[in-house]
Amino acid sequence: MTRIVTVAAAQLGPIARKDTRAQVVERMLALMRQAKSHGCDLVVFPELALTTFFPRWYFERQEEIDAFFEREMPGPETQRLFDAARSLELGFYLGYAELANEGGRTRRFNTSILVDKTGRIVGKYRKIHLPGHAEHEPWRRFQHLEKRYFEVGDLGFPAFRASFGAEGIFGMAICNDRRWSETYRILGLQAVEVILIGYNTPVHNPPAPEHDALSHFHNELVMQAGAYQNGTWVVGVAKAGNEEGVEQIGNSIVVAPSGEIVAACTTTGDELAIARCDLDLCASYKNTTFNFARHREPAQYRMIVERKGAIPPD
Ligand code: CDV
Repeated sequence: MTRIVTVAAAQLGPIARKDTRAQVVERMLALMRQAKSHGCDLVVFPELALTTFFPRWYFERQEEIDAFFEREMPGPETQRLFDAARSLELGFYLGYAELANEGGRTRRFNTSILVDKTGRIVGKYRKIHLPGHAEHEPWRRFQHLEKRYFEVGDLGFPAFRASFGAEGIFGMAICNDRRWSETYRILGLQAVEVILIGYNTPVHNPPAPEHDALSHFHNELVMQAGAYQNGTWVVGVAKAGNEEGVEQIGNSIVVAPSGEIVAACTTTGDELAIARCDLDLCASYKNTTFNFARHREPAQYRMIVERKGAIPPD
């Protein structure tokens, strides 16, 4: 028995600040139609896919910031994506800036949703690892103000049972989350079979420019390791190219549970990388090398964290 989910990593090229939601959605719909013609079950879009990557600017006025946020999902401009999911019978992952009113409080998150082939939201995730800084840092060539504009996600790393061609266990993460082993392991402990990750990664890292030449290597390293160590597929999707003067890596990839890259985008524009993902391949790793029940030693890890056994006392 094989459980095949045909996934398209739907990379987006640059989105200018002046571009409207309607224009961006039109590009996304074109990618969805293209994915459908290739027999895809699921399309994965990048982080904050509906607008330019706005945390690169310091805004004084809250109205300027809130213009980049969605107040409802689906909303007037995004409804077309949900309609397309239903008419094409094609699921999607979408990253967007979420403005929510909860407990009488306005809250802002960097969010992703998983939408099934009937156009129903079957999963939601709010980004936990927010990189960058909270105050204006004028010395930088560009800002990275996620810590100013978003709260830390409060939904944990939930896994969702859903069906996209085949039934499986799906998890989501957003951009910087992919660099942290905890992201994959928390999902791995829930037997995840596909992790979907959208990202916006500049080539230039202002606090550590010595890392710039390694940006593709690090991108692949973390997702390949996360896939292998948890016996899961990983789909990483970029917003790529020169966006408002900032060069962003593309390098969208689909990684098998073996850790091998099986599909990749080769441009920095709108592009699909398509892979037939057999979810049953996960078991080959989950039942052997990474059989958590047999081989993990959580009691030992706890002891080390509590410094009871690992480091000799002073
Ligand atoms: N959007 C991101 O989370 N970007 C970070 C950058 C700032 C390093 C990333 O980890 O790719």
